[in-house]
Amino acid sequence: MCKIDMENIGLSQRFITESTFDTSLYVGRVISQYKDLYKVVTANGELTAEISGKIRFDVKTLSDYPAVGDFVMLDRNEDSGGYAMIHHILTRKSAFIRKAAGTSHDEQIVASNIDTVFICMSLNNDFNLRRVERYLGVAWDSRAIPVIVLTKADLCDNLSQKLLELNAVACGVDVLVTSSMSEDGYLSVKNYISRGKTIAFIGSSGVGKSTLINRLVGENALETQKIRNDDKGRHTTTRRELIVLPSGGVVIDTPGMRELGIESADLSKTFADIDELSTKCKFHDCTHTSEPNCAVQQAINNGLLSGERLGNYLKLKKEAKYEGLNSKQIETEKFTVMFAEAGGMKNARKFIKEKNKKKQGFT
Ligand SMILES: Nc1nc2c(ncn2[C@@H]2O[C@H](COP(=O)(O)OP(=O)(O)OP(=O)(O)O)[C@@H](O)[C@H]2O)c(=O)[nH]1
Ligand SMILES: [Mg+2]
Ligand SMILES: [Zn+2]
Repeated sequence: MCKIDMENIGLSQRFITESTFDTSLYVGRVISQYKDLYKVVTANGELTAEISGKIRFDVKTLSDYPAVGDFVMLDRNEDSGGYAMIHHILTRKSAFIRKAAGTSHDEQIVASNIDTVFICMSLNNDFNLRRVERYLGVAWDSRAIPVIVLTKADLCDNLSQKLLELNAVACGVDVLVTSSMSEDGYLSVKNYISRGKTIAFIGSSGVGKSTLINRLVGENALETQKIRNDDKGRHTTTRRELIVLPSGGVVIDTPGMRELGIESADLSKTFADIDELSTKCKFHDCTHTSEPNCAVQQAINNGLLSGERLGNYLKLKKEAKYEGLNSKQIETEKFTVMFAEAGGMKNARKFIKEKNKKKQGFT
């Protein structure tokens, strides 16, 4: 019987505490999903499970179904033939959400209980600052900390230029450069992964998410595209999958996100710096264009903020059909019940404040 180190795969005290409400059940973590069946890892190894009739009956949105990364309560923790039964989903501490295709209101969980979101983008064809901004918006909503992971450094000959451009939109988020073509090209991501931590890899199809994970695992655990460097999506990975790393921690591989409906993301978090500034504008509904005592315009004049960035902010606001609303109203508009108490905006603000504090501490 293979004993699984459940703490290593993210079973922290909060889940253990929550699980004690029913001592007749066992805790497991969902590692993949095949139609109505879930592969779940428990202290005694993997088993296949289905949801209870009660869960099925109570479902109101897609996000009420178990998702990859969820901690669930099962009727057993050993494979004794047949399917185990999932009776509860423990409260998610974070979740990366996509709007389900077609239905604008239904939400689907891409990965749950993640600590860090790796926003993966290749340094050749996929490199696009607007895309980073959109991904950051969704990432902040997840309640996990985003990290920008640039891939295929071997195919880029103007790295410093790209990093400079990226810095302007990254808003203090860490940026890592990787290449899966060299032996040590993946080492920069290693520091972010450790025992008990969960990292989700997201990004367009073909940027090299699965290849990078294979590097971390040290073997070809995941299928990747055969060599081709045009980034044209073939969607090699077709389902989300949680993988336990030999060196500790777990990663979640996801399929390319082209269709993940991220256009509808709340983009305001991406511009938390502008938001922070606008709290100091004279008028609380300042549009940062021609008003007197506008803190955003002042920051531009003082060289602390680029005019282009404000331009992007205003443009995205328009695109996102939030024109006329200030960020507070956008926030209220967009918050789902699920994230009512701990939203992405709060996360983004807190993150920037802490970063600034650290920076000041050094100078
Ligand atoms: N030159 C170069 N090619 C890479 C690198 N990393 C991955 N590739 C290639 O890029 C292609 C796509 O890699 P995958 O790992 O399958 O991409 P993915 O992001 O998992 O794609 P989906 O599963 O479709 O979302 C493969 O042909 C890889 O060999 C890299 O660092 N440099
Ligand atoms: Mg893949
Ligand atoms: Zn202003």
